[in-house]
Formats: sequence, structure tokens, C-alpha cells
Amino acid sequence: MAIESTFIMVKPDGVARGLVGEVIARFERKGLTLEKIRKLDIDEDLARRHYEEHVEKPFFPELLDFITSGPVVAMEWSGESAIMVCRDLMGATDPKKAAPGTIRGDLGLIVTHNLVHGSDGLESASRELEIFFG
Ligand code: D4T
Repeated sequence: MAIESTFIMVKPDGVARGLVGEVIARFERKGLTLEKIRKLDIDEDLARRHYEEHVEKPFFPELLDFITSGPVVAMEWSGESAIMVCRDLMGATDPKKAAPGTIRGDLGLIVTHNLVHGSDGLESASRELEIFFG
């Protein structure tokens, strides 16, 4: 048993489309536990900290515009292998390619507007949880 905690965020498109409950329901039904939740606006400084590995990428300006465009819902989820399990439930980064049955595969279409973020490893999970929940 490896109980992990992971950082999950419903991005501005998911909040604007009223899909926060849908995302939460999918994680809850899987058996994961919601530990913390907080709605907030991401400013440029926070976006640059959260996406530090992407700031030099060509898509960063578009990602920055998008992630600061409206409120997000930040969450901590825990459970057995929570990091991998959450990423599997979210599906591939590009919703066009994400498998049906996943959050992005069922609900998204455009890569920038891919509805949710989830930590991709133990190190990013603890870094991101610290940024959003200190
Ligand atoms: P996040 O970090 O949002 O959970 O996404 P992933 O972990 O699945 O994917 P990522 O880090 O490679 O991408 C971060 C973020 O950038 C957006 N993006 C990505 C984009 O707007 N254009 C692109 O070409 C790519 C590759 C989507 C997710």
C-alpha cells in the first residue's frame, strides 16, 4: 500500500462550464478522498510558479492567458497510488487523443482547454500542494 496525496485543479474552462461537480464525482466514485478544496484566481506570478517547467515553451503565452482567465478550483486528493490513478482518470493531455471514459476524453476537445491538471509525480505533488495550500 502506498497512500499518496496529489494536487488536482479544475481549470478555468471546467469551472466556467459547471464541471467542478462532475470532476469531483469521478474521483470520489473511484474511491479517492477529497482532503482540501479552494476556489481562487491565478495571477501571473502564481502561474509562472505552478508552470515553472513550461515558461520557456512556445505554448506558454497562450497557457498563461488561459489559466489567468477565470477562477480555478484547487484540490488535494489522497488514496492508494493517488497520483497515477488521478492521471489515468484525467486521460491524455490532448483531449482529442484522450480515451473515452476519461475526464478529458469525455468532456474536452482543445489541448489548452483540457479541463483539469494533476501532479505527475511525488515531487511535483508536494511542490504544487505547497504552492496552493502551503
Ligand atoms: P497539466 O500540467 O495541465 O496537468 O497537463 P499535463 O501534465 O497533462 O501536460 P503538460 O504538463 O505537458 O502540459 C501543461 C499544460 O499546457 C497545456 N498545453 C500543453 C498547451 O496549451 N499546448 C500544448 O501544446 C501542450 C503540450 C496543457 C497542459
